[in-house]
Amino acid sequence: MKLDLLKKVLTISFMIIMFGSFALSAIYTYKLRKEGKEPVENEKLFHENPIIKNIYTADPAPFVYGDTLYLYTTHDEDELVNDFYTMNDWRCFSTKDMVNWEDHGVIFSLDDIGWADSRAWAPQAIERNGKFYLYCPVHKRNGGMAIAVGISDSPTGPFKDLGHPLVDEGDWNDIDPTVFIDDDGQAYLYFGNPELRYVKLNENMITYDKEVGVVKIPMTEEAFAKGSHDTGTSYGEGPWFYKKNDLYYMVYAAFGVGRQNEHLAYSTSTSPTGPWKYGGVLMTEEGGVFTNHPGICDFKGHSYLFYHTGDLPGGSLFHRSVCVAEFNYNEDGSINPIPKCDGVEKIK
Ligand code: FUB
Repeated sequence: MKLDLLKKVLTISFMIIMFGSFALSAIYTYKLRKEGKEPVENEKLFHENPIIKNIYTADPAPFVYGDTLYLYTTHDEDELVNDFYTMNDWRCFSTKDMVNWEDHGVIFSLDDIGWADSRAWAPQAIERNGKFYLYCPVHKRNGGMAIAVGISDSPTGPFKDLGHPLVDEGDWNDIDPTVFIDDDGQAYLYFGNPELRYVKLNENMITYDKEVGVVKIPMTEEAFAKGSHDTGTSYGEGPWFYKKNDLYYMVYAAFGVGRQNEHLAYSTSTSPTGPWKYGGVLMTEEGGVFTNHPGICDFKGHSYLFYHTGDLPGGSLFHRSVCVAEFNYNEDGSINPIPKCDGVEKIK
């Protein structure tokens, strides 16, 4: 008898709970739809660093086009050749909300560049007149580094090689291109390690003004602070050039005096060609690997710094992983050091 009663109580309680949760869910759905929204099941609200977890990636280059952020990266192969950076292709990932990422796979590779044989290093993409350009440092078959250009009708490629280097000075300085089109339509391609140099790109984006030639930026302490790289300043490599509120920014990987690993630093100028004024450290050497590499963009009202660390399992000097942190500018345009972080929140 007592058992029967217990069964009845349990059944009724279960029905009340089921009905209650059904009613609550129906009320929630009704409320959302009244606000013109659709309910989302298991909505992901945060994306943990590293952004890409199934392969090693480095040298992040964000590019905002329409309502999408495209992220170009290099790819550190699992198996090393000669115990050195082993990098054969460039990857693309995209997101509309910073937490859901689509993998577009290999969008350009050494196999597409007949005159190059290794070192598919730090790229950057841009759009002009409906075409997409991916500027990439590579090692030439006949020795030395040079800057290649991939051209495509889509941000996700496939990219087709220009057929010859865009910048090839015959030295090892020609790496890490960063491209920017100013408000007056003039495009600039900065690059270099250990010196920062630039060319003025022509409207077609695949040739540059040969009369101006390759301009060498004076490597002074006022511009890049005292440091331990070859020029005696902190400027190392990986420049990232952009403009915000009439101030030009050069963010780069830097070598502090007596320090082993790269940190990120920035300089600013009121002109696209300098003179540059040292701004400060952007991210300390907390990534745990020798290199770091900045990529900065504004996306849907938020500012992001992309960087790389050794944070994936098995991470090392040659096995890096791309991460992202949200940050804010101070009113005078300066930027406080940005700590390495756990990830970013979903945005609309
Ligand atoms: O990833 C290869 C090279 O290491 C890049 O070109 C540099 O910026 C550094 O990250």
